[in-house]
Amino acid sequence: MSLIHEETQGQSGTDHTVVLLSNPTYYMSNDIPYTFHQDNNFLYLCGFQEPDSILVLQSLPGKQLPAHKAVLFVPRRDPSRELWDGPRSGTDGAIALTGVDEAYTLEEFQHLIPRLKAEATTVWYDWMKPSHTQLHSGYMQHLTEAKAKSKNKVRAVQQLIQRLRLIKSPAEIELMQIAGKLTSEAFIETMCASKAPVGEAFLYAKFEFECRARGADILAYPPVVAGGNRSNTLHYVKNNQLIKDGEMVLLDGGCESSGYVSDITRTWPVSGRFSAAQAELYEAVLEVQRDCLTLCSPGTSLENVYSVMLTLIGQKLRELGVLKDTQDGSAFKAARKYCPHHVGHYLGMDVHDTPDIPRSLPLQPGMVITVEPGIYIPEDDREAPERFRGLGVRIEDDVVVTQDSPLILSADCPKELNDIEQICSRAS
Ligand SMILES: [Mn+2]
Repeated sequence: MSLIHEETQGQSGTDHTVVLLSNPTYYMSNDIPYTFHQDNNFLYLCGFQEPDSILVLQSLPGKQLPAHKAVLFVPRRDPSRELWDGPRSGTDGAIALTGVDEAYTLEEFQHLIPRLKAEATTVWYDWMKPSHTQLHSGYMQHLTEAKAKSKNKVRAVQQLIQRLRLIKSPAEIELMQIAGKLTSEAFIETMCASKAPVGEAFLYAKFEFECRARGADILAYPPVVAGGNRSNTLHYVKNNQLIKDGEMVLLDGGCESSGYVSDITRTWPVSGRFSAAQAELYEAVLEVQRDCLTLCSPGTSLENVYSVMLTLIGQKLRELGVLKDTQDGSAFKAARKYCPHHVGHYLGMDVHDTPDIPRSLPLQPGMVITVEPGIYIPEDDREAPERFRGLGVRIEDDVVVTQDSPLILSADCPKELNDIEQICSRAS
């Protein structure tokens, strides 16, 4: 609530009510549910892990600011449903689990509607993209349409929550460290198990197994497990081809553990030894990545790191002989051609966390970002030297910005050429 008071300072006589909907259970087909995942803004503010619920944060008028209370509306206990779906928390459980001030059954939310309709109430609610369409149309849609016409508009709350989520607390960083550590271990095991020829599907399954066996809840996203030239398809997720001896594999994978995610990329030779050309390209990307990591300190921004990355990649492309042109500006153009993606993004509960926060914002302690330069040379590229064609390398680490040197959450995941060769030659 304190951000809301900051936003609306000077506007007296207004009550503020934040309304957040949980996610529903989604179904893949009749009665067959997808694994439930809570809406992350809802989860961030109350920690309640059940579907079909509503969180309300109310300012308390007449009291000293920032007096407020938190209320959850949750599905009522229902033995016939719980027989199938397992126990629900109910109102008592919701209070005990989350520490909200009050909890009621979902149906009781309707008693709050008159207060939300009142002239003096500003409702903070994300009506543009409701996380629960049924609860939205049942309770909120009519209200937001009516409200939009009055002078107390409904205001979107998403951006305020993103501002909170941007800076991670020590407790959040601790959870992200766990996610980073166990994902790094899963990478090591997957590297050990990749003896050529090996199926991308096998490495995918191995990686997921090693993450979940270590306590991860789910993978954070469909991983990219791309052998050979397929690493040049940035969002390759079919992961169903055979990787041949002599080829490299690019694995971009991460998991979710206690609500927080990791997002790591490594590229290694499935035979356990880099060829000369592979080693040359790999070292080039690694040097760029190391330089970018040293920049991750308060004051600079992801946008700044990105422009440094492009300059460094341009230099490397010249050294590798991929870029022969010496014209001004050609290095920048080539860097964007051979690395078509950004240097990184914010990371947290979501993989692409806090997406409305611009990348030009100066980094501050507690922000977590990825640093993931790459060079991709498709096999049909006629401009690059032949020996590099069909190679694609990306190296991605997860980084906490601190007052001192950055904390690398994925530090245990090997990336030095020698370390990788040593691990790949180890029996699994
Ligand atoms: Mn990433």
